Amino acid sequence: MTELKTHFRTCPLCEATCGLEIQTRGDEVVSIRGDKLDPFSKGHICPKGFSLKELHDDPDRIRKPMIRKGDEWNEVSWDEAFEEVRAGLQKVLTKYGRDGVGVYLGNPNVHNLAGLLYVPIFLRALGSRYRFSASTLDQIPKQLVSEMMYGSDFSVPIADIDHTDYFMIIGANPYVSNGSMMTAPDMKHRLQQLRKRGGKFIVIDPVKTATAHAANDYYSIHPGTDAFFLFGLIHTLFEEGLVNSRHLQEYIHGLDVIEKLAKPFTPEVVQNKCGIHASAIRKLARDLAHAPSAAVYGRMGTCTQEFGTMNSWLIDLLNILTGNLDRKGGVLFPKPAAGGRNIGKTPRKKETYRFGRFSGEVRGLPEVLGELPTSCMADEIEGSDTLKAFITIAGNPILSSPNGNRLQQAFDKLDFFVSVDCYLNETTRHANVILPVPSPLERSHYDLSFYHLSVRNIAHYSKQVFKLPNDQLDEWEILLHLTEIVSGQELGNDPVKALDDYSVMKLVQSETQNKQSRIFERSEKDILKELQVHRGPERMLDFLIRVGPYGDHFGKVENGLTLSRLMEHEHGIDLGALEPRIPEVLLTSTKKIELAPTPLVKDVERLKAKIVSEDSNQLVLIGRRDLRSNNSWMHNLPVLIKGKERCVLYLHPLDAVNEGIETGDYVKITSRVGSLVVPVVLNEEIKQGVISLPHGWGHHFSDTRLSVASKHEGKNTNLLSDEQVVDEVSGNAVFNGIPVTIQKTNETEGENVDGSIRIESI
Ligand SMILES: Nc1nc2c(c(=O)[nH]1)N[C@H]1C(S)=C(S)[C@@H](COP(=O)(O)OP(=O)(O)OC[C@H]3O[C@@H](n4cnc5c(=O)[nH]c(N)nc54)[C@H](O)[C@@H]3O)O[C@H]1N2
Ligand SMILES: Nc1nc2c(c(=O)[nH]1)N[C@H]1C(S)=C(S)[C@@H](COP(=O)(O)OP(=O)(O)OC[C@H]3O[C@@H](n4cnc5c(=O)[nH]c(N)nc54)[C@H](O)[C@@H]3O)O[C@H]1N2
Ligand code: SF4
Ligand SMILES: [Mo]
Repeated sequence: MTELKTHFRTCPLCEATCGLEIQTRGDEVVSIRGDKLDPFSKGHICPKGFSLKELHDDPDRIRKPMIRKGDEWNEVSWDEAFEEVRAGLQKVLTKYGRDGVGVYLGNPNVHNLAGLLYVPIFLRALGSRYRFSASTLDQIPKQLVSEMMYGSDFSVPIADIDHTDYFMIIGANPYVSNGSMMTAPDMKHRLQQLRKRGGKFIVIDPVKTATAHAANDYYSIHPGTDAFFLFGLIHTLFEEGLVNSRHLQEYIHGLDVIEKLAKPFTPEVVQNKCGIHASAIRKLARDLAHAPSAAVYGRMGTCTQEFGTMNSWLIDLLNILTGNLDRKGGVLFPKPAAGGRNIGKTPRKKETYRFGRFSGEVRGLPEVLGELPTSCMADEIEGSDTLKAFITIAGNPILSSPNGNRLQQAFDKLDFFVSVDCYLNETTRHANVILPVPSPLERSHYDLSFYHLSVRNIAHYSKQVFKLPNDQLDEWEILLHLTEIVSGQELGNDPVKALDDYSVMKLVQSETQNKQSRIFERSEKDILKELQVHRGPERMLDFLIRVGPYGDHFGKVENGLTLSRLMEHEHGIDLGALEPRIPEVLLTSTKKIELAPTPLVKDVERLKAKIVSEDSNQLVLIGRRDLRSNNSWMHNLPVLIKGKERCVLYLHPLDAVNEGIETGDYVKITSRVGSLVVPVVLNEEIKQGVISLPHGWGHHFSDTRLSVASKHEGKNTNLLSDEQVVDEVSGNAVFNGIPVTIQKTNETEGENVDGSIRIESI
């Protein structure tokens, strides 16, 4: 009998980074449980962690490259697939230049070492301005604010939830999402501990969510009006003399501007806009100011709405004005072991941001942190004379981005389409070629991204559980093949090695030429030699760890961290609680925290105009998440999909009275861009005037390979979200607060995006 083996690794599915203990026999997964010895997650696991076995075994998962001819897909060799890609892309690049090829990067890229290290290399080689990603459907407002206030889009202050006395959660549901832009496994336990030690947490949300139920207090807010509420809090702090930026005083710039901006937003003025009573706003401001330590945290509900950037800015301001930034129990900047984007860097020379340096040709939306907003992707494809080919890497924008219907029509117009993915799904069905990636258990892992956002400093490297099958390429190798193709250069008979060597050499060079680095002016050759023990992502990771804050700096620090040393700790290493990093972390030209960056200040006019405008009483649609979903792509796993139908509309009973709608009835929801028929569940926990539908559903296409998901298809809520309405500053998508109407219908069927008719079941 084959031997039973135990592997310890981090779960790569969400931001919580739980440690898993996986037992295997031969090429079978025998069991998956939480790793009790993981210093961060201490044994916690959620249903998605267990589902890695089914994901690995899923017969629908693509294991061989595929080429589509007409409606037919054929499995081909890697050579054939790459030749097809070369022919298709080169034709477009020759005729239309670099902007002929657009790219969309989906969420799993940030959960993947290959994606994080090699996608940038590919993008540099491609040199197209048409770069889109899930970031502009998600957290870009936060990053843009960080870029402007602290000088780096990776300087996102993280709530110190393990030490705080008072935690305000706005538009986030960590009990279900497991936390986001705040890496902390077992949020439930952490929040319970917060209460146990006498702390308080409160939730501001249009829905009394699972998190809200566990909170000390819950305040119901009208979607899209957080900026009013937040300005109300700031106004109160100034008015009642509660501003106390404590240790930050010498590092802040622009306080007087903020005081002036907050003047018109008295609690009495904003209460009618946001639905939270003036006396409650005043109380919350006082509680925040008087708490021994406090942290204000906002997530999807605050980012993906019309005032996404303003909300993110005002949240940071609240933490600063109460002196809680960079302080135990407040919000702090993590110090990741590898790739720290705000460690050892030189402050800017002039106050310029990576923002608005170019714009989309058709809709004219400005660039944000090197990419264009995904909300304009369909416009750009349809209207551009150059954008004729497209590549998606780990993305399903047909289900995840606004107005999926229009995007589908735009995709159909392209000359050539490539997807790097593991499923034939709603997006990749448009591809001419699909390049399949290994299962999560066949690749190594290190959370290069999320240790930038983590509530403790952690380093955990995971080896692959299973070796790559013989005929499977690693994802970084696929990305380097694509790099070679778009570079158009002759790179010899091992282009992957040539590009990998070159990329590492450039990485080393940038560090040996960086005056702030501890390997400044060291011999590149010697360093490259020391890195030879590893290849691919491991070599780069080794380098990043060694020049990082805990690294050995190639012999300079005795017992300093290297990848090999980290590998000896199979449960990962706890590098300690977050610690203050100001002023070292500040990279603005003034080396101060810029409280009032011009683009943000200007945007306040937009909010002011709303003070006097009439409010409509139209129903608004918001989104929600569910514990056993992961955006759009894990509905094909029986262990997650079983049970009650989840793609249902939540409607307040009082909003149902007029039309006599009851649970189990069907309603037609209509927005500016489309309509959907969905089953209703009456729910008193949702604010009156608000309805909610989860995203990531709509698996009804007959030409996908999702045999399980297609039996639980649900409806794509993004057929209702409007691609023309964005957060004006960042261009971020608006998923919360979409004006809609509903109508009871006797049909239990609705027209889907591709025109096919399906019967719903509840
Ligand atoms: N209405 C509404 N829409 C939303 C949201 C919302 O709250 N409401 N949320 C938004 C948010 S926050 C996000 S992050 C986006 C997500 O948007 P996307 O990233 O576009 O969508 P996902 O559903 O995450 O799809 C991931 C894709 O990657 C593939 N994949 C999985 N693992 C790998 C891998 O290791 N490598 C590769 N190459 N491919 C892989 C999957 O098969 C799938 O095709 O959705 C957004 N859309
Ligand atoms: N189980 C599960 N976990 C996930 C995911 C998943 O799909 N399923 N996706 C992952 C991803 S990609 C992300 S980005 C994170 C997101 O993580 P979270 O942001 O914690 O998750 P959401 O459930 O989207 O929470 C948003 C909350 O905002 C509320 N809301 C809506 N509109 C407004 C508003 O205008 N104002 C306020 N104050 N609140 C509002 C909603 O009711 C909801 O409770 O979750 C991650 N984790
Ligand atoms: S909470 Fe996230 S990281 Fe932890 S097991 Fe679940 S999916 Fe994996
Ligand atoms: Mo996300």
